[in-house]
Amino acid sequence: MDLKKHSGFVAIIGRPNVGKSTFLNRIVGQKIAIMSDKAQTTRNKIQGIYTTPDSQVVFIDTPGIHKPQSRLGDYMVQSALSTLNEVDAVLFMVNATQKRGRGDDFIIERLKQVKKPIFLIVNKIDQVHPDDLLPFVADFQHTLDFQEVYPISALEGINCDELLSAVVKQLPEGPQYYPEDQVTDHPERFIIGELVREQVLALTRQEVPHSVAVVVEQINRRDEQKILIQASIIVERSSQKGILIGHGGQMLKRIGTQARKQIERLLGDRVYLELWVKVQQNWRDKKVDLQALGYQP
Ligand code: GDP
Ligand code: K
Ligand code: MG
Repeated sequence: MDLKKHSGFVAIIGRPNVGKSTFLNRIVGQKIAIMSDKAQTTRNKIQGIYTTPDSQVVFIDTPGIHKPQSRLGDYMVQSALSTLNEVDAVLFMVNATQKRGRGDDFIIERLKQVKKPIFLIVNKIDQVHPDDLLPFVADFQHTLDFQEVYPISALEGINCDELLSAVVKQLPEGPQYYPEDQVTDHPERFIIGELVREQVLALTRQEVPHSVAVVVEQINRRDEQKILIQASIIVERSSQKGILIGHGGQMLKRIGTQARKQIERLLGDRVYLELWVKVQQNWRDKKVDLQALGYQP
């Protein structure tokens, strides 16, 4: 391994929907974490790797911290909290359009135990008047001693490079953990499943998004023309299966078409995507099912 000037691990933590995954994708310049306007979109820790000639930062996108309502929820929160003790710095991201709430205070209490530098990242500043920023930040600064405060827009890229430089400065000297062209620790297969799940999130409502898991059964580079991908969408009830298939299969077709475009962008190849919907009763509360679907350590 080469010796790099600065390298280390940085956790991104914050309430659901503050923009953690959007920020991560911007940093690595590629979509590795799916995004949606729904809470609990991100279920696993996802590492985004940022490499320059003299630094490597491994950002860890954590599932949002919330009150767990199932075994899956419990896993997500534990996964986020345990990360805090293993990193070199923490980015605590908040939403500039949302007053400090109980979710933030819950995280702040945990952050008080963390000995590493903590940055306050005020995201979505494209949505607020500059005059409102100062009192917003002050309200958070009362609660914790932040290393630095950065107002940013992950969506528009405002102030993101400045934040990156500041983070790099905080990291110790160390090795390059990953090859310079690698942007994430997750295999292609995982991201493909996530891209299918993202379209389910985008196109369905209420309980359906939270009840869905995706298993990529096969990725088959059959010829030079196209890659055949077969995936199953797992739901908890047959009523949800009906919603996902839709009248005359219309819904599943839409999910498939949109997911295929995203997967083609990821792989840089033409893709033939086959989707099935399967019912697995209460998979979110069964240990065996969670393990099989990749949601348990
Ligand atoms: P996460 O749950 O914290 O990972 O949040 P996501 O990255 O999934 O984003 C949640 C929603 O906020 C999505 O609809 C994003 O498009 C939106 N969003 C993220 N960053 C920004 C930003 O800087 N400005 C605005 N206006 N919207 C943003
Ligand atoms: K989200
Ligand atoms: Mg996310």
